[in-house]
Amino acid sequence: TRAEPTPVTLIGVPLEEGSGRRGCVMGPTALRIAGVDRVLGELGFSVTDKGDLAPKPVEGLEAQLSPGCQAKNLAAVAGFTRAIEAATFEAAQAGTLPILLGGDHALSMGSVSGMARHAAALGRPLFVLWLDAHADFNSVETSPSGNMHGMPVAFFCGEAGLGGILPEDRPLVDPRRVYQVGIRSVDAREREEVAEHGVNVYDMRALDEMGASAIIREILAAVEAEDGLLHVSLDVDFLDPDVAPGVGTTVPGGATFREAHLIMEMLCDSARASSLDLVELNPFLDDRGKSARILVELTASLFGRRIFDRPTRSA
Ligand code: B3U
Ligand code: MN
Ligand code: MN
Repeated sequence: TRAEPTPVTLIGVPLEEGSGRRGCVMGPTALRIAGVDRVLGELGFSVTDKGDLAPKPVEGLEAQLSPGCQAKNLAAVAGFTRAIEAATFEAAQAGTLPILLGGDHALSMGSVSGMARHAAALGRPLFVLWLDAHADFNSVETSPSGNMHGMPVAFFCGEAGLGGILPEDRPLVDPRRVYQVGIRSVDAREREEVAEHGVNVYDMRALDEMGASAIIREILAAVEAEDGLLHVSLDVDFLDPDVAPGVGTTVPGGATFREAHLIMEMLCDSARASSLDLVELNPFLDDRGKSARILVELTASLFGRRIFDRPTRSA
């Protein structure tokens, strides 16, 4: 008898206040129109769509920032972070796999924190696979823009300088368990922080030299060595802008369609993924739904769509 597949919970996050421009608010709707629930259903998953979060802003947190630091739209992002953290934790505790439909990347402050609380409750470590052109490791002090979608990795590692949003004793992610792939745009001070904290970076050069397959095998070996949970965070700009133009911060020289699919297929084979963010989709900038469709295709690959069954290979 085959084990029932883990049910999936979709959580819509119409958040755009963490990015420097409008449009990501339409992301959850575009992903639903592109059929994210339908493809998961076709693959045999039971899918519950919780709809879109609509939290109230949390006022008064600016007072806790050090002088000279900035975090734009802090009240809105803080409200979302609390709601996302709770919704993600609940979905995982209920034995389902949360998929966050973004929304800009500030949403990962909440989703990864929620998964960190879930992993801590299980007594297991949480690993994060960050597929992105950017390291998103700025703090309120180092950020050149003040945009909070550049801060989520620093936040869930406890290094963003953003107190008061979640409880002080919240479970954090060890930066040495964060694996970033596709990186090609990092700010000067951010680069120092990433190196100092031991974040594992596979930049575009590594992707070119090693290939996606060797990189993912290394990452999965690290996760398996500690029997970890693995949160996957997929930023549209991980992909080359020719592949996925529907994003505010396109950076040339990104991952190909084939590299992204291979990564998803290998993650699927590992059965390690515990949670997924689909972020930074800006339907206002997209080309006839192209980027939304690709995100849904990649989700299908992560959840088991394949061309042919493969013989199980030894590692
Ligand atoms: N590192 C820059 C730019 C950026 C980060 N993430 C995105 N853009 N999408 C910043 O503003 O922190
Ligand atoms: Mn990002
Ligand atoms: Mn990015």
